[in-house]
Amino acid sequence: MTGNTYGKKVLFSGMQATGTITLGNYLGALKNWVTLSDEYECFYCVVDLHSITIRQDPAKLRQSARNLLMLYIAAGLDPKKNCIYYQSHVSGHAELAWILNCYTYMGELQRMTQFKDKSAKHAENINAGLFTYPVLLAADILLFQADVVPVGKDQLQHLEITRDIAQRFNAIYGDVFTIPEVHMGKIGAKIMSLQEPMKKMSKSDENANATIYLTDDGDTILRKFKRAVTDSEGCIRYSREQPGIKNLLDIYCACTDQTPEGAVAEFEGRGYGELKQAVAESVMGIFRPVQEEFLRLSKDKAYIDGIIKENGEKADYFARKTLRKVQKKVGFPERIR
Ligand code: ATP
Ligand code: LTN
Repeated sequence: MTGNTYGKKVLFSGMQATGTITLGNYLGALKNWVTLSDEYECFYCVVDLHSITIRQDPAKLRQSARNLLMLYIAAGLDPKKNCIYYQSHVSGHAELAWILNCYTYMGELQRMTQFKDKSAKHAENINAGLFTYPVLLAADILLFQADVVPVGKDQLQHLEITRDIAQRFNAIYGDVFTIPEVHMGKIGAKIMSLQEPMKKMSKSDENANATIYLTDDGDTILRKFKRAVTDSEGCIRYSREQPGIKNLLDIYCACTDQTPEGAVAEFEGRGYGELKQAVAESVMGIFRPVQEEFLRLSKDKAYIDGIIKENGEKADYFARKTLRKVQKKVGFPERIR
């Protein structure tokens, strides 16, 4: 381990402050964050710098960033133990990203599938930030000398490039960065769209029935599951040949901490309608307490403002340490302050 003075191993993760978070975000990332938070020194960031790679309405961005920060807490992350903060409050993210840009190759970035997907979706605005998005993500992680990064499956390629950049930098300058490992939950790492179960469930899906949002009420959740696309086999198995049913079972297992075998046994001889009803109830059971806590937190402005300030300062303190070290290594003059 390099440069870690926290005593515990360090964990870093983040989510984009865009729109409302989905069942995919929750099961693929947030739920695991909560289970890992005692074991590690944790930094959970609201990555608002990443959000502006797609054009945003400023007032909406500000509100969704604050909502996301409150959702982290509502989902069970204790802000006294976990450093929950805004990326834009710690300038080290952008400063380190610039340096790392100079150690990243165009060819590497051109291979990123997220860049290809997002530039196809936003053909009118393929900006340089979208292209160098993974470098900022690498800076996020390396700035905190993170040992472990819990993310969903779609982020694996970004974690690989982060490790490559860190190893390249270390090969030139010595042991500067900790090389991070990915942490992925066994179930729920890739929740699929309810309408097109071969596609990942996404925040930005145009079909409102494809995605469950953490803010959906019980009736909406039930209605969306009832409309979920399945197949005509009429038999509940956990198989790639039945992607719709497999996705429903994955959601059920992630919500109830069951194994797929256990769930298949539980639904043996029962119909798709019953499965859908049970999955919807399992999701509601998980979402309800989070929604209630979110509502409570959103009424306590002073408490949330205090957390933002305190944790932003703490993150800034740790970030500066790495940044100063890196600046010295690459040959910048010593800082005046
Ligand atoms: P978009 O769908 O607009 O691309 P996103 O939903 O991927 O955005 P992010 O903020 O980029 O949102 O992702 C936050 C975290 O949620 C990441 O760790 C990501 O891997 C995870 N995640 C996102 N979608 C899913 C999904 N369908 N299943 C499991 N995990 C997911
Ligand atoms: N791009 C990521 C969000 C993200 C992230 C990070 C995740 C930005 N910086 C650092 C883990 C670690 C995503 O999930 N789409």
